[in-house]
Amino acid sequence: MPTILIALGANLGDRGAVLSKAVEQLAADPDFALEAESELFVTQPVGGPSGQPDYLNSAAKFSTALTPKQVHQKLIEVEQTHGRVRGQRWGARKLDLDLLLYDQQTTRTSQLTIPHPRMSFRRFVMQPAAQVAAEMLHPELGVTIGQLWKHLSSASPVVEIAALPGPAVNELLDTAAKELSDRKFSFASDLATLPNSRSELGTLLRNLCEHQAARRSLPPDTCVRVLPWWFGISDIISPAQPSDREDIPAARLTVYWNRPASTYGTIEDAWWSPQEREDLQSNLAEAVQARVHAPRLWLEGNDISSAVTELTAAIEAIVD
Ligand code: PH2
Ligand code: MG
Ligand code: MG
Repeated sequence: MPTILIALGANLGDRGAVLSKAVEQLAADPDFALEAESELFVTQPVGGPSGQPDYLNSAAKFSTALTPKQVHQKLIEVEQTHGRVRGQRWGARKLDLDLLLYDQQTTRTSQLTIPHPRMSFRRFVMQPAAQVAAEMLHPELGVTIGQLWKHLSSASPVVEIAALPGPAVNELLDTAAKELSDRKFSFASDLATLPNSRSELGTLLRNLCEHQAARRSLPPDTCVRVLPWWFGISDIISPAQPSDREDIPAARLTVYWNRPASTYGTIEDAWWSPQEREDLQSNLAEAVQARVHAPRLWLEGNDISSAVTELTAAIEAIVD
């Protein structure tokens, strides 16, 4: 029978009782067999309207004879028995049940995406998930849940943005930096000098981060360093020596922005021909897919404000 991994969350009402009850309900259902249930974790709300109460999060592993679609339907029914109403995206809720994994299957419909597209970088998902399903493989990233959680809890807090350069990426990073400026970490998206090598880049980023953290009396590790476009694409334009790469710690999160080349503006038009743009974009997508076996955020479309929303929530989700 297929094994499924489910994430549970609640930040309204009697959160602990509701999470336990939801697992009991599923375990009592003849279509599910409970394999393991995690502890409950208190977590800070990520994304959505500000001022929400803290969440309780947990995870559970079941075996089931149902299809992914049937499982999804069942989870919605259980959410409804606990008075879940669908309102604002990422708003407060009495119960949220998300299907993270269904064996090694991948599914993409308008209703349901498996693996859950944001699971890999969310600490509030991966910590409980690693307690019950450390051995389960993430079918797109090719690493286990245990490895993903280890990466999230040990990689230095660097976010690498892989996207073609231009005004849109600058705006994305500037807006995200502003939105995050009152949070507990600082944001270093601008490098004053362009480094000549990767080891120089590593040093620059470390210095920048320490400087920003010191200004706010924060430990250096609370800084989120953002590696901008030219880091990601420089490998494709001129492949670096493998040893060069080791100077820079692996990013905690890699963000790929799949901006349709047809929507590029006039500044970018001056840099590349339409064909070059298409080629760079697809090379970059392939490189990210082939090389990043770690938490990853895939942004689609040309809308900067929705890209900012996704990016800022993802950055909140990777820090403690
Ligand atoms: N769920 C969300 C959005 N934000 N934050 C925390 N801490 N825990 C959650 O379960 C959660 C969230 C959307 O489902
Ligand atoms: Mg959710
Ligand atoms: Mg949900």
